[in-house]
This record gives sequence, structure tokens and C-alpha cells, in this order.
Amino acid sequence: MSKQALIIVDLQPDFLPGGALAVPDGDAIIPTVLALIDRFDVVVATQDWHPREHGSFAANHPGRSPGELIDLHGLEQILWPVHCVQGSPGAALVPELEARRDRLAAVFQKGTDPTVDSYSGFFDNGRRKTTGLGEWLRERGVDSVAICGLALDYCVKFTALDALSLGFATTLIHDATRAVELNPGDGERAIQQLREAGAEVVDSAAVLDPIQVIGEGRWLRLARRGRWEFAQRVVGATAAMIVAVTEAGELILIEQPRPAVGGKVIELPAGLIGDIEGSEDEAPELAAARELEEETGYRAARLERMTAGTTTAGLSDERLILYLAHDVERVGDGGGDEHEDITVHLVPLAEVERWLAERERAGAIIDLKVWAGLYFARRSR
Ligand code: VGL
Ligand code: ZN
Repeated sequence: MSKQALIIVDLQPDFLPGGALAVPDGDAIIPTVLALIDRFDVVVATQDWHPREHGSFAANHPGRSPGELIDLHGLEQILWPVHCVQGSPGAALVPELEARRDRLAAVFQKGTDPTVDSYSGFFDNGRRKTTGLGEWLRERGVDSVAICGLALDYCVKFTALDALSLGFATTLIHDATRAVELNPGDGERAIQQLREAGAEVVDSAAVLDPIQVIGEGRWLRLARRGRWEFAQRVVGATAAMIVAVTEAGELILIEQPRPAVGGKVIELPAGLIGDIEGSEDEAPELAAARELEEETGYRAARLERMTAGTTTAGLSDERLILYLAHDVERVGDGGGDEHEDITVHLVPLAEVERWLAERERAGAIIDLKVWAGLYFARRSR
């Protein structure tokens, strides 16, 4: 069994609002971090722990101010206000965490060498010395880490990047972090960078309130989170739906039998993304193009992403990306694959309401997303 540790990064008063190097809203993560502590067998903390003469403090460079960049013994260094001075109240662990000391298996101090800063909980910024955290985790059989704390765009980010580089499966608990944002967007960019480096980014709910599978068929799973039951697809949680209008100004609709509702349903063409074996990584636009052609016989020169969202969030985790097809051209009959029984309807944009009402009176069922599609279809003309 893989063993996972929680790493709480720099949860210290100096990084909270009112502190020397305040992270906006940093205190908001404390209740979440406390709840997370109980869900991990191994919990460790890092602590920014600088000598007063530390080279990252602007005050130690006459004429310099916080936020400026300098060269510190060969490494680029952002200058910070004096913070987390060893033994000062602002450098302690926050009282809420201090009260849970019994649950912290170890605390790793960093930034103790005045000549080099240490954002990561594993190594200094020059990667010259280890704090011992990596070795400590390995010795205890830990092979995956979940990371929370402050600040997302500095110490949390570099701790996570080092964890990945050391081969730990790494999860970032997004809502249990906050960013300094010296530059607006630094937090989002840190998330992006971590994803690209291979980190999994989750919200604490995924840990505190995990999804339980209570049944599984060939295509669908019945799942539960807390008391809430819902359906998940076994493959492909996201669908692509296409709004396509012919050159003559007709909205392309399809009609097909839907066993769940026991009748024929009028819908926009759509299909699952990544449901074809061997092409699970298919780009959403390609899935949309493929489905449009398979179901309707029309090919689009270009697909433009209009919007994305949930379809029936009370019933399923399914999400949908809605595309607008540009310059569609008829290349086949459509009708879907061998398992499908699809009729294609071309309905002049100005007559969609009347046509749908008529079809409804005749016993057809209308998928409500047709109306959303109509909005984008008309807006595009
Ligand atoms: C941190 C800047 C300087 C952090 C520490 O904990 O993110 N940031 N020292
Ligand atoms: Zn620091």
C-alpha cells in the first residue's frame, strides 16, 4: 500500500494577515488544514526559520526595498521584509497548529543559512543542502505527499516541485493554500506550473469527503459523496456538444431513441470525449468534430468553444463543452454508428420554436440544451 504524508508548509503568524509577510486571506486555510491533519497517518510541517542577518531581508541590504531583485551569492533573490526570525513570535507555528503538535511527526526548519534562501521544504534555493525532509519521508515508506500551506506561489510551489523531482506522487490541496501574488495571477500560474510538472491539484473535499463507489455497471457507476448519490461514467466524464448552422441558416438537430426516458429525444449532436479505446487523450475539438460528422454527416471547418459547464449536477458529475461549428459542409448521411438510430433535422433558425412545439405535441421529447444551443446559434449570425 502506498503511504501518503501531509506536508503543511510555513503555517506561521508572519505569513498571516497582520504578519510581517502577510499572505492575503492566509488565515482562511487554517480550519481546512486542521481537518486535513486527521486524515493522514503521517503529518509534517515546514517552518521558515531565518537568522536576523538573513540575506533575503531587504533590511540587510542598505538602500534596498522589499520586492526588489538582487543577486545573492550567485542566485537571483527577491528581497522580503524581515520575517520568521528564529525564536520570534511570528516564526512560531500558528497556535492552532501548535495545539496539534502531537499529530506532527516532525517539523523541518528551512532558511537557516543566511547566505541562501529556502522556499522549498526539501532543499535550499541553490539545491546545495537538504533539510532532511526527503530522506525522512523515504525512511518511513512514504511515496506520495499532499501539500498545503503558505504561500502557494513560493514555498508551497517549490516544495511541490521538489517533491515531484524526488519521485513522490504529489497532490496539491488547492483550497488549503493561498498566494502572496506580488504579481496578480502568480497563484494561478503556480497551479498551472504544478499541473504541468505532474502534480494532481484537488480541493480538500476530495480528501475530507471522498467519493465512494456503491455500484458499477458496464458504462456507469453509482457513487456517493456524503449522503449524495450520483452517477459517473466509467469512461469519459466530459461530453462535447455542437451547435451547427448550415449555410442556408438551418440549425442541425438530431432525434434518437433514449431508453432512459422511453422515447425519442430531440437534441443537439454530442458525444463523449475520450471514450474511444486508444484515444483517451483525444482533444475535445476533435471529439466534437468526429461526433458532428458521425451523427449528422456535416463537417465543420472550425469549432469554436462557446462555454462549458455541468449538465445535471444533481444526478451526475457529467460536464459538457459547447462548441459552435463554423462553415459546415455536408459530407455524408450521418446517422451515427452501428448502434445508433439517429434522424437528422435541419430547422430554419427562425422556425425553431414553432418546430419544437409541433414535435412536442407529436410526442417527441426535447432536450433542454437545444434552447441553450439556439442562443449561441442566433448570437453567431
Ligand atoms: C515564503 C517568501 C519568503 C513562503 C518564505 O513561505 O512562501 N515566501 N519566505
Ligand atoms: Zn522566508
